[in-house]
Amino acid sequence: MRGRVARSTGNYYSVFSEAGEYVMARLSGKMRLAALKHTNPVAVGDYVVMVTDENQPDYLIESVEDRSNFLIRRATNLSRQTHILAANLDQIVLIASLVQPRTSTGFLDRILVTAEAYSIPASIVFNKRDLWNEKENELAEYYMAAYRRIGYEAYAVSALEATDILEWKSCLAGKTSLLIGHSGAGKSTLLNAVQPGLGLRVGEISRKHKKGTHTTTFAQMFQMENGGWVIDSPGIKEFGLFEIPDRDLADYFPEFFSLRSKCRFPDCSHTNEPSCGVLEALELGEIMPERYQNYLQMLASNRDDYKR
Ligand SMILES: Nc1nc2c(ncn2[C@@H]2O[C@H](COP(=O)(O)OP(=O)(O)O)[C@@H](O)[C@H]2O)c(=O)[nH]1
Ligand SMILES: [Mg+2]
Ligand SMILES: [Zn+2]
Repeated sequence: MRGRVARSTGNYYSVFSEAGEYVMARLSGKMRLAALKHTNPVAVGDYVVMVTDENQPDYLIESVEDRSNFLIRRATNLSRQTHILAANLDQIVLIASLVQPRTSTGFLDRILVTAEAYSIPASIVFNKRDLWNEKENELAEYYMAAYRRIGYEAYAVSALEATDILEWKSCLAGKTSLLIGHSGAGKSTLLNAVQPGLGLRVGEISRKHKKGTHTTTFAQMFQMENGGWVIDSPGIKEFGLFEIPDRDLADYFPEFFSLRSKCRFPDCSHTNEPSCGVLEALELGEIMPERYQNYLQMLASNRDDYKR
């Protein structure tokens, strides 16, 4: 029987079967052997084939179908092993907030670079607009225009505003979307608003220094009534970029990539080279300065990583 993995907790997987119900499944022995490279050979979003287990009430996962894409991160900071966050994604939706808490452009750009590296479309949702005053309204306008210009759709919404939710909901229809955002940005609240009845716990992990319970540390996928799948991904603090070498990084900034032909050197790092198209555009105000700063920071943090 075929199914799609909705959630994993330790050794157990909740799989949405083609019969239209959630069933519990474990890995077959063969699948457990595959767990050497990735800490989890089966990830949320995977399409799997299951068989029944004679002696057990639940199913055994026999194989995983080829993934159209998947996101990985290091299992821990020092580990060579990687952890698959989610698979078979149509889009990454960044949930950002300008207040309570403020999402930095550094965070947004790291995720956007990752999305580019995996060729997954990404959009940004600035949530909690009901809490904004003049200053935040202006900032949101500025960010939304800047990110749209380089190809990322951007929205300003409030999870408390029915018309906003209705509009945003249509962007999720028929797709598999991974929601990424800092704890407290409003992911669970937005999902509850999009689909009343999910009953996701809200505000649970925003308390400082209090790690989420198991319900918040595992990614889980929900089926929407509009045919979409949404993956809520808590605990996404360190979103490792280790697999992107310095020389490739700039090409995952679409606005830098399109200027590369204007650089004198084909391997220009856009940092201190003469006749650099990116530096010239930056000078002319054609590049969002925050993006350029974040690029430099990512280069620097790459170097820190290698020193470890
Ligand atoms: N005023 C306001 N509060 C919101 C909004 N969205 C979420 N919140 C609140 O922000 C806090 C964190 O929300 P939650 O959904 O748990 O964030 P998550 O960690 O990203 O899942 C909760 O207290 C929510 O009630 C919004 O659009 N407006
Ligand atoms: Mg949450
Ligand atoms: Zn350059």
